[in-house]
Amino acid sequence: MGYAQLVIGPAGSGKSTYCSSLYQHCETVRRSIHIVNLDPAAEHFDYPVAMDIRELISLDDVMEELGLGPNGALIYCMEELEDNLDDWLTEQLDNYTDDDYLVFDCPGQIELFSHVPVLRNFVEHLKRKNFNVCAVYLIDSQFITDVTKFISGCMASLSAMVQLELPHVNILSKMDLLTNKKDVEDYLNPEPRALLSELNQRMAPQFLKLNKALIELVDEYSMVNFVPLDLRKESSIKYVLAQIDNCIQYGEDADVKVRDFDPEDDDE
Ligand SMILES: Nc1nc2c(ncn2[C@@H]2O[C@H](COP(=O)(O)OP(=O)(O)O)[C@@H](O)[C@H]2O)c(=O)[nH]1
Ligand SMILES: [Mg+2]
Repeated sequence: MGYAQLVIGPAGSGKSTYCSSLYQHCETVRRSIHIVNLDPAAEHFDYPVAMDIRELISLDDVMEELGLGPNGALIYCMEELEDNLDDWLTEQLDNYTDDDYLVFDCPGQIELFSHVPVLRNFVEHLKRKNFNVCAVYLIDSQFITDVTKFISGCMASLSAMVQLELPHVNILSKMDLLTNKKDVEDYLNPEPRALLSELNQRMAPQFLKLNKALIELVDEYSMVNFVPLDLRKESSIKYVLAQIDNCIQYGEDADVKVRDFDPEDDDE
């Protein structure tokens, strides 16, 4: 049985930085992990790249030869990946053993969930190859400053959840940048009724019914569960990883001991 994280979320939410911090953490604790670049537009890496979509297709070549802009070229590259999925993945996975732990650093375009089924098919392939896969959805904590942005972030995450049908962990990234932790505290473990009342205050009266439906949806999908990630703190990375490991049943037999992460805690 192999294990995999699919690291997704909007562009700039901190996916590649998370992957690199995760790699460093695993190096420190002597745990084997391989990071895969699935972003054809990525140019710079702070982690050793185990597999690279750019070896299959180059964004620059597509832009030049087909005269596409960066977004169109990215979708073209991902469709190319989809067309060659079985061959590419089989060839790449040949270098790994059955119980390896892979982390896929994905592009951030919302089109990957709304327009093309490539990530879903990618996941299906991984499952067929006996991988336990978890979606790790990053949202930048800088943007979760009021209830409307929170709901909007939840909806984006939900669209990925519906598309991928995977165990799902939501992460609130860049906690180090928050000057006032109170700004997000309300959203780390919010009470649906409090959310609804805040939403109703912010929106015009004609949205009352919609607000209620949105909060119910968010509540029912157990979405209201964000794990804060502060990359300065080893304990925070450890906690996030433990949540994900739990989702994919990694190390079930091992005695994994992780204490709860407290955002106020200084690092040990
Ligand atoms: N302060 C801070 N900056 C971060 C963090 N994570 C990412 N960044 C910055 O946010 C920008 C986008 O990060 P990146 O990992 O490339 O995002 P991606 O597009 O989701 O892969 C970069 O300038 C990073 O240095 C974080 O935890 N703290
Ligand atoms: Mg990236």
